[in-house]
Amino acid sequence: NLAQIGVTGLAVMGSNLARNLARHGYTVALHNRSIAKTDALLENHGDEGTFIRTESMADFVAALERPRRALIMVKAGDATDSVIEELADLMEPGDVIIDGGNSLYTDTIRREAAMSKRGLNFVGTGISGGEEGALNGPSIMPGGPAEAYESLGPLLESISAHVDGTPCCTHIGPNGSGHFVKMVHNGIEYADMQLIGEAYDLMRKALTMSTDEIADVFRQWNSGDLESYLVEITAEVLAQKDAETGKPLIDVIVDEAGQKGTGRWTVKSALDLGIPTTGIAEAVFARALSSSRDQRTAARDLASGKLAGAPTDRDRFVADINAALYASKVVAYAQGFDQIRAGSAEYDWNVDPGALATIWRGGCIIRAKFLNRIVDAYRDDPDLPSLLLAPYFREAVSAGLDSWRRVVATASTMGIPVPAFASSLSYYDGLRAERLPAALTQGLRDFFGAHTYKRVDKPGSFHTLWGEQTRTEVEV
Ligand code: NBP
Repeated sequence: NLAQIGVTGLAVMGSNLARNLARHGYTVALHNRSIAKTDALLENHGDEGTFIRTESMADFVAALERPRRALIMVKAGDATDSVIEELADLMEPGDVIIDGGNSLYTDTIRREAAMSKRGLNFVGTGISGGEEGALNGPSIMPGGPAEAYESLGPLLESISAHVDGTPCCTHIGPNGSGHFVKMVHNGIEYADMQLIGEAYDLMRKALTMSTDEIADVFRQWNSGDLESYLVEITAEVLAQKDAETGKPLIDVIVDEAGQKGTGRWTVKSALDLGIPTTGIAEAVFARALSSSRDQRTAARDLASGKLAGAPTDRDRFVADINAALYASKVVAYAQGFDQIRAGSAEYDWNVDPGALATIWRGGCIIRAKFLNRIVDAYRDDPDLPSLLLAPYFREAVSAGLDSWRRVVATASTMGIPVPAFASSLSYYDGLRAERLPAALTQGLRDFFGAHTYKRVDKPGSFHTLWGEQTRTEVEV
C-alpha cells in the first residue's frame, strides 16, 4: 500500500500535520533525518491513522503513490535546501514537493524555478496556526503551479480549518506568493500584538487598573468588534497566576520581546516595494527597543518632563482605547494588504485579496471576526485603493476618531509610549491630508542636488537656480 502524501521533518509542526492528514483518512509516509522523532510519533499516535514508517529518503520516496507528494517541514533555510535536493534527486517529473516551512519568499521563487527546470512541481506554502493549528486545522497558503494545486488542493483543503463550511486554504498564485502572503500575515500578527500590548499598557499606567481588571476588559472586547483569537488569549494570558509567587504571571515575565525574523522580512520587503507598512515596522522596532536592555538600563533616569492628563473617567477611556485599537488595527491591515497588492504586481502573482482574507478567518493566529469585513470590502470592490476607503471601515474609523486622538494625546502627555497607535493615526492623517510637507522635501532636494520637482499648475519637471532674484526656473 502506498501513501497519498509523505511528511519529512517530524518536529512539532511536521508531526502534527502528519497526524492531521492521517486523521482525515490519508495514508501518510513518515520520514525524519533522525529516526527517533519518527518512532516517537508512531509510538504515541500511531493508532490515529495509517502511517508508513521509513528510515531513508529513498524508502520515503518509494512509499509514495504517483504523482508523489512530499511535504517538507524542516527548519527554514539551508536545511530546507538540502532536503529539497535529496528529494528532487529521487523524484520524477510531475511529482510534487511542498515546502510548508516558514521560508523566505525569494528562496521559494528560486527553488520553484530550479525544480520546474527538472519537471518537478514545487509548492511553497505558508501554514499558520502554530502546533495546535497544524493538528486541528491550520490556515494554508499554497503558492506554485496551478496544475499542482489541482491534485494537492483537495487534500490540503480537507485538513485546513473551516469557517462556515469554507476551507481556510486556497491557491494563492505562482511560486513565492504563498510564502509572501504568509510573511505579511506574520507581520500583521506583530502589529496586532503590539497594538494589544499598547492597549494593556495604557490601562495599567494611565488608569492604574489591576491585571485582573484588564483581563476582564479584554474578555468583554472579545464579544464585540474586536473578537479575535489574539484578544481572546490576551485575556487568558493576563488571568494566569504564577505558580511560585501567586502574582499575575505577566508581572514576572521579563519585558523583552523576541523575534524569529518574519516581521523583519515583512518590513524589508515593504521598504523595497515602497509601501508604508508603518504599523508592522513600529511593532518590529518596539520589540527591538524592548530587547535593548543595556540602553534601557542606562536611560532609566532620562527626564520625563511634566507628566499630566490622567483620564478621570475610567469607563470612557477604556472605550477610547477600544476605538483606538480598532482603528489602528484597520490601518495595520490596510497597510498589509497594500503590501500584498504591491508584491503581487511586482511578481505577477495575481493574488486575490478577498480570497486571502477568507482563508485568514480561521486556523491562523490573526483569525478575527473583523476578517469578514475585509472579505466584504473586496467583494464589493476588488480594486479598492485602500481598506480605509471601504464604506464599512471608513465609517468605523470615523466613529472612533475622536477617541483615537484622545488616546494618543493622553499617552503623549502622560509619557506612555504608544508607537503603533500614534504612527497609525499619523498615517491616517497623512493619507487624508490635502497637502503634505513633501513639497518642501522636493524643494530641498532640488536646492542641494538639482533633483527637480513638479509644479501644481503645469506638467513637466523643473529645476530652480535657488537664491537668484530673477525667474531662473528651467524645464528639464
Ligand atoms: P524546527 O524548525 O525546529 O525544525 C526541526 C526539524 O528540522 C527536525 O525534523 C530536524 O530533524 C529537521 N532538520 C534540521 Br533542524 N536540519 C536538517 C537537515 N539539515 N536535514 C534534514 N532535516 C533537518 O521544526 P518546527 O518548529 O516543527 O517547524 C518546521 C517548519 O515549520 C519551520 O520552517 C518553521 O519555521 C515552520 N513553522 C513553524 C511554526 C511553529 O509554530 N513552530 C508555525 C508555522 C510554521 P532532526 O529531528 O533530525 O533534528
